[in-house]
Amino acid sequence: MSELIVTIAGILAIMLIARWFWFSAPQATRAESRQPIDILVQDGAYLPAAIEVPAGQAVTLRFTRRDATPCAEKVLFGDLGVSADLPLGKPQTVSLGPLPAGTHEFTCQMGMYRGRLIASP
Ligand SMILES: [Cu+2]
Repeated sequence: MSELIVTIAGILAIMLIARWFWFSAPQATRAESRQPIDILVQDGAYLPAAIEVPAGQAVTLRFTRRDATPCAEKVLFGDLGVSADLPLGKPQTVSLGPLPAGTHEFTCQMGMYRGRLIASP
């Protein structure tokens, strides 16, 4: 009987952990008129990695790279045709024109670092 309880408890714990990892999508940071938007490049990730911005408005981002990994030294906005070099430890401003509505990904050169700009009307 107690084995059954332990088994059920174990299954519940696994489900809880799985739910945590699979369904807790990173919360998007909403950028109001506060610009530039600061993004930290650190530990293999952009922080924040998801940013909501108003569509049709110019967006300015300010990247600060704290990660010495060479592949993090460039940020690419593939669909916008914009790229920028990110010096280590020095904030780098990246100005983007008015964004069409939709999700615009930005990545490092090898696509390991991933971020999203979500432009909504
Ligand atoms: Cu990379």
